Amino acid sequence: MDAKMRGDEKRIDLRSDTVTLPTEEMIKAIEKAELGDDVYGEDPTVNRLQELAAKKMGKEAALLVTSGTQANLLSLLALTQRGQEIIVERDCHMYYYEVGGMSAIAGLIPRPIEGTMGYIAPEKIERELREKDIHYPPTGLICLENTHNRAGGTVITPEQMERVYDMAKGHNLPLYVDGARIFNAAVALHTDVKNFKCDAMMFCLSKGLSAPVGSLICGSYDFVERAKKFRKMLGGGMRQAGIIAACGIVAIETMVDRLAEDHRNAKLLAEELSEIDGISVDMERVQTNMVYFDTRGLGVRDFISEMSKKNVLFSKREGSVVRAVTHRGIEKEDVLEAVERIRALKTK
Ligand code: TLP
Repeated sequence: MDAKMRGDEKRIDLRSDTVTLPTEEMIKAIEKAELGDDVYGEDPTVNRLQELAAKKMGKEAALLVTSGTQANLLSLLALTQRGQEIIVERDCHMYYYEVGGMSAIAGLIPRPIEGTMGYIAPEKIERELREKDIHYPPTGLICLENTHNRAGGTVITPEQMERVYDMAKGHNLPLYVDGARIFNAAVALHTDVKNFKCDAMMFCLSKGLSAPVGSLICGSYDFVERAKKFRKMLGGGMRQAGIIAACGIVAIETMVDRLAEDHRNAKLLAEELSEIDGISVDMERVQTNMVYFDTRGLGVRDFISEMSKKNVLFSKREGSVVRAVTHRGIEKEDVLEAVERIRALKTK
């Protein structure tokens, strides 16, 4: 069916919060941004963003990088030595979706552990740490992801994180957090991002916060200096990056609180979907802006492509499992409309 036949149906894009476009305020901020060469450390807007991010996260310093994937890779490079083993959750983004950069570039051996809704209890991690033995690669780092994408956008609480942090310190190991959506976690838990205790963390500007590009890695001065050197090595040193940073400042200052609306819409979507015969949703996992649902019972061979013909876009997961992500630009009415279009598909 072509667009004409579909009429003027609105396109409802639930693939990811990465599809969000910059706000008008961001575009204005780009126009006004003071710029300089950031490789020389001379872009005032980048410097302002980095200071703001470090302060927000309660860390000594922060570094603007091109993407979440680059943020994770640079953090691994800065926190570890080649040949070390690192503890990761089995389904985490770094292990699952980042092209194996941790091994191919950072020279690390992942030790994947199955978590519970994205969280790995410290006792479980402790059992997997390498003892001193001539045969073993030494454990060099513990990683967590918050919110956990493939677990359903589930949150790890500050208390849970602190337990892992304390255990890590007992073994002299750093704790790194892929906090691509850490503000979603903070908003869902009504807490401050500073309360998530770790040695280093990254977060993304270009997901629910709506900025067009960029992620920030936050940690000690020493960590950020090391990461900066690796960023240059990998070609990520940017020049007048203030045009990106200007949007990042607006994102941090104005786009955090509204994430609660995305969470409400995700909950509504999950409730509505669970009313449809043939769709199952694990409501316990619907904690932030994601809804994973299984379409097996619908008897539709390719749910995602059928729905894309109806101008509703989802992301594919294993088998008949589908992911929907709510974000700025998806209103309550869009959620209800998407559900209507699914119902129409079913009754055909
Ligand atoms: N996640 C994307 C896809 O890659 C799956 C999405 O649509 O959710 N950490 C986490 C937890 C992420 O979810 C993502 C992106 C990244 C890192 C990487 O960020 P980018 O895409 O900026 O490299």
